[in-house]
Amino acid sequence: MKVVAIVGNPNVGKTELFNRLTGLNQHVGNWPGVTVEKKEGKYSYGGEEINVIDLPGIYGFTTRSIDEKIAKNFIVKNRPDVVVDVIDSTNLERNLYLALLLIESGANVVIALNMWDIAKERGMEIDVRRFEGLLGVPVVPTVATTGEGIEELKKAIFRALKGKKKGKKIKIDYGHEVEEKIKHIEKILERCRKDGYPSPRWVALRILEEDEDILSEFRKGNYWKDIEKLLDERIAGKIVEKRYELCSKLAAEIIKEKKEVKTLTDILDEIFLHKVLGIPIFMAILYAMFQFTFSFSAPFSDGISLFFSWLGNIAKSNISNEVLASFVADGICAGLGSVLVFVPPIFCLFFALSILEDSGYLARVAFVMEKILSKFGLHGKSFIPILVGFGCNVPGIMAARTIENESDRIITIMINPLISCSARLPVYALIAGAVFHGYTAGAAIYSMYVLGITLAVLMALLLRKLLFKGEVSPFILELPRYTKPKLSTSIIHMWNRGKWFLIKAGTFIFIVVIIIWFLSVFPWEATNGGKIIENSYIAMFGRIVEPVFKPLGWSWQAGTALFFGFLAKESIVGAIGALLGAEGEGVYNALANSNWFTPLTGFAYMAFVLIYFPCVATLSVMLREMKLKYTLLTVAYTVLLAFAVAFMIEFIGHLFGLS
Ligand SMILES: Nc1nc2c(ncn2[C@@H]2O[C@H](COP(=O)(O)OP(=O)(O)OP(=O)(O)O)[C@@H](O)[C@H]2O)c(=O)[nH]1
Ligand SMILES: [Mg+2]
Repeated sequence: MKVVAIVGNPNVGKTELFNRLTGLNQHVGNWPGVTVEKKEGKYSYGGEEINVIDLPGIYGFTTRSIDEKIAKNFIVKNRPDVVVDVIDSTNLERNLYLALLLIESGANVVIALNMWDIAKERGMEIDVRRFEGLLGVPVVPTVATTGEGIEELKKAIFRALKGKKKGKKIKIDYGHEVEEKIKHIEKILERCRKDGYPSPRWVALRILEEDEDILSEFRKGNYWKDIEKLLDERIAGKIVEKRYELCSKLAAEIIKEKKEVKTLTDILDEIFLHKVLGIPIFMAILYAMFQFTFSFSAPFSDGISLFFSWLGNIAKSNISNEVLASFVADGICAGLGSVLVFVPPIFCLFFALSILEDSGYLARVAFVMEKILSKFGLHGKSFIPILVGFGCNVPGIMAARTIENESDRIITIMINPLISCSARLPVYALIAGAVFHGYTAGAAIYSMYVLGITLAVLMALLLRKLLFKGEVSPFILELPRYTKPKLSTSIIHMWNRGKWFLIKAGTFIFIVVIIIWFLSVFPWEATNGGKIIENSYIAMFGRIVEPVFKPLGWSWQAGTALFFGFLAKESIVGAIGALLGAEGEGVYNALANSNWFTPLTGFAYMAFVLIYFPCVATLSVMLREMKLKYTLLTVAYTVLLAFAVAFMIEFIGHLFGLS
């Protein structure tokens, strides 16, 4: 099967194009660094089955971060049959740099001139035929978001696969001095054939540019001494300079017309990136997002809650077998109902997040936060993983791949579990709803998010001081343009992220709920069918762990529920639902009528749920992305910190006379 790789600078629309070609639905976002792994898909054209690979964005072959290395290695080592270089038409000159590199590597390049719509909107005129003529590769204008030009692109890919040429490919002349050195290295290479690389000239250039990946392969070899003599920083600089020169010359010939206008992006950035107002604006937007999430979703949640109590009551009155009736009503309906009630707020949160993301605002937040974060030993790029972590810590941790410096990356991963992911939201909503009222409930939940960020920043400072001494590496983030978010894309994003919540609820939260039901109603005679829960198996377990949570003033049930949160934090809600044995009244009211929590202990419990122990999914991704010892350290510090913060909250509360 033929392999086609999608390559290009970050945030030029590669994934959007990939989705168009394959009909898949990979995550697209308006900021650089969305894709951090390679993703595969398929389509067929002209009877040919074609395998398409979407790659993370790169600027060149000098790669530092993990995501960039993945892209480079794929292009260089796997040598796809065709490389589609996606270019942002509005940013032609800079994007040309990578195009030149790809052509130079001998790849079979097809250029997709993407964002064609925006270029037109801005009154830019690009001479596509001239572009093809100068570079000697096919060029197809595309608009990935609407699908314009995709058929032509498929056709161009097909022709390239069949070996059809578009004239002579551009060859860069680096000038006498550099060319001599290239020839010299090519001679050395003849003696130690390097297989698996594009061409001797390419390897020679990579050597002269001091590409560490290639140099390290020669260091061990016989010819290292000869090669070392030829290395010279000035030469490396000259090569890059020559390419830039060519880029601007080419761009000047290709772009026929360009108007300098003050774009909407410039105007909005004066507001959102404002030195003083930037952060208050972000806090306000965050607050508005939560208010929207809760007020909009409340009626839907109430509906779901009513539905499950109704279902439970029907089961109770219609199933004659007591055990079975209890299983359906108290186990499945009460447990699952208590989790599913949170589908509406979670979907609303994801909807709001995707609007912020697609509009281009999210990348600005990272930019605004950078100044503060760097003071706390956090890398500016760490803010993207933090923002992604609000949805789920798993992709949040993956997003840290874009951070070049290893210690910056590890710190970013280690603090990510403190970012309040959407799975915690149900727990806050349940407890805040039961012990606080109206606006205080909203404020209590908002404060969890702020507490999460604050602790994350403080922990980063501490980790930097204790474990990873040294400076924060510099930060360059390319700001995307603002766009009007499209309702349909936002809904697709919301669904793609939110469906995991449904899948989890349908699978292991369901199992957890059944286990808890079983443990809380058996031995059947002793518990009188769950009515005397103190005699159940789960109570036996509860009494063992009770002393641990006693000082915090939490009932054994509340303490026990925490253990089920290891699997997924939303299981805590299912566990509380089952342990309350909420019959008909809904889990909110049941908790409000119980004496499990006072406002103070409830608030401390929320903070504990935020901080303690990352869930198993987060643990497994941490194990994959960093060394075991850092993962263990993260587990240890989160558990200790959870106790410490919960105690602090209650202690301070007591000082203020709260009980
Ligand atoms: N107007 C317009 N927007 C586009 C076009 N192609 C992509 N976009 C938008 O540009 C943004 C970036 O798209 P992605 O497909 O995520 O970009 P990417 O190149 O995969 O980015 P990374 O994975 O971060 O390297 C998204 O908001 C897209 O919806 C286009 O042709 N026109
Ligand atoms: Mg992408």
